[in-house]
Amino acid sequence: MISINSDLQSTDPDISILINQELLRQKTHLELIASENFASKAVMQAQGSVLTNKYAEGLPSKRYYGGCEHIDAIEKLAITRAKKLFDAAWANVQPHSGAQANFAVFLSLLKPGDTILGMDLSHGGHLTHGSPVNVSGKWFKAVHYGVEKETEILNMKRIREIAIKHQPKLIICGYSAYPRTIDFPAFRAIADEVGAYLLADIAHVAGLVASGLHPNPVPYCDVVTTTTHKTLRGPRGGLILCKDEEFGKRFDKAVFPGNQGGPLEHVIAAKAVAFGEALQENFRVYSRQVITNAKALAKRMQERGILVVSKGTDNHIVLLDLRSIGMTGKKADSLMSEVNITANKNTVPFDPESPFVTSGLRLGTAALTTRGFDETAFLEVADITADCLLNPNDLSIKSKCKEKVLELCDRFPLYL
Ligand code: DSN
Repeated sequence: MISINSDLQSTDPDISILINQELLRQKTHLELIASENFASKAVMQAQGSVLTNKYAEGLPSKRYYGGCEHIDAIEKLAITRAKKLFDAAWANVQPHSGAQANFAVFLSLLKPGDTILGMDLSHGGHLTHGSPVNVSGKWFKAVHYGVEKETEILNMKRIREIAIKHQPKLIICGYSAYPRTIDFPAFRAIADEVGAYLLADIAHVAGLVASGLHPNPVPYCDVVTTTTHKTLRGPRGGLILCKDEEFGKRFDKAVFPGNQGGPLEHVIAAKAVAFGEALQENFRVYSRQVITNAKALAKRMQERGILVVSKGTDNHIVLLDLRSIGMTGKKADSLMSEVNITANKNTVPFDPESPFVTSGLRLGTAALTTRGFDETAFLEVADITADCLLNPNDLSIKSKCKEKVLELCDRFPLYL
């Protein structure tokens, strides 16, 4: 029989070895996936704690299980910190993910067959904003807006026309691959004009919002959802926020019992730690550097002749349009992997390629900024990326690129 005091290495060497291999991968690769980051040791300690043993269905002080006194204190702290961070009157920290946070909002505000208006996935929207393969597109009548062909930026006048035409019950703003600032007051005005609820899904820019470097949607939206692990740098999970405490309570019921069972209290403790970290001044310094780095990366990619969607960025995302160099996203993704750079293929607006092939490569600066990369280091990252993409068949250039990546990894070691 395996002793419950045994550790992973002796209990399950297979998994232990694989985790160590993943750690090595994280240390020896440049992480440019825009939705990833490196959570602190404190966040991971909270997540890997005894809290995983506890059932706590319900809300703090209103549980369906005994023994929740410490769990309650932890979840209350997470809620208080989340509210402070985003200047919200109400928060639910239980969603297991951003997708489940969004589903809870739909469950609460909509009925099957209602119309929702969100950004087209291929223009930078998210699967849960009405894609035909997701429940949001299967159960609701989903209509979409996109960016303008010329500028690759949202045109609020055009979005207003679409909203007036389709009279949605819910309008969604907030995106997965949109590098520009979102105009929440303009979305509010449109929602008011057509009598729609307004949801902002700030999964990507949450850390920038928390740092005051992107406008906060909370005052303008009926409800705001986010993940906690991207620019916010917490554990993998979701969060719902609201400016109105009474209105917010309806989402409590939609999370539990509406669409989830027992909350993951070990993850909630880790969220509390991450929110605490994000309330510190040095998180604001970090977020500012994330944006400075993205701007440096976007500028250098364009100097090297690779088109950047919308010709730049206001946040952590740089979306390369590889049609400018006659390459697909799929090819670029695999070329990057060969030199130890991790990024993801992504559609660009009006993409002629399928979502599996794509014409874009999405880059993000949140993770490497956590490793200490500044704008000078990001110019090196940009040059390595450009060298690799512009010389796909040159083995000697590829080998030099990989050497430079490993040297950067040594110069900016991962703290783990
Ligand atoms: N679509 C994921 C991303 O932005 O990477 C998030 O769900």
